[in-house]
Amino acid sequence: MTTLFQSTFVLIKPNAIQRELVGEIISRFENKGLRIDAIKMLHMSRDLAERHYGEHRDKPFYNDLIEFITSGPVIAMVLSGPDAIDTARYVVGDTDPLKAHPGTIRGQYAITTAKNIVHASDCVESARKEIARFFAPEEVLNYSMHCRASI
Ligand code: 3AN
Repeated sequence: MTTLFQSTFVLIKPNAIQRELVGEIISRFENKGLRIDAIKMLHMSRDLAERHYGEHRDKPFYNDLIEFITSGPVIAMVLSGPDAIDTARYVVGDTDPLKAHPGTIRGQYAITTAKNIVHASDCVESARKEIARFFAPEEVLNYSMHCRASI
């Protein structure tokens, strides 16, 4: 299988910040070998939340999801590296924390799907759209890492 150098979008959700898990979560991605290309803390507006979760508009959990994601600050990141999209999803684990492997972020730190700690893009097109939704092009840096297993 060909390895692709990719960028992906990751969002650390409000409950992770309340639970002081930010450093732990970022370390999981760094230790795996993904590079941080952009990072910011923000309080998502309702408009941004509705655009981010637009595909779930008709789902029964939609209103609670919007309330939750706008309930406090989040941390948005662009991560890059070999197969970054699948790699980040692997580190994050299954959407349902009950099915997530205990070695994953959701497997270790989440107990409900509704508050599953972290979001990561699921495909190239989502990653492209989500990065553009949260970051201006000049906020996303491209630089060399000199001591990484992945390079
Ligand atoms: P993922 O975040 O793993 O890509 P999606 O895109 O199916 O999963 O769901 C987006 C978000 O919607 C989830 N991270 C979770 O917060 C919420 N969600 C998904 N399914 C449910 C559910 N059955 N009940 C409550 N919230 C859900």
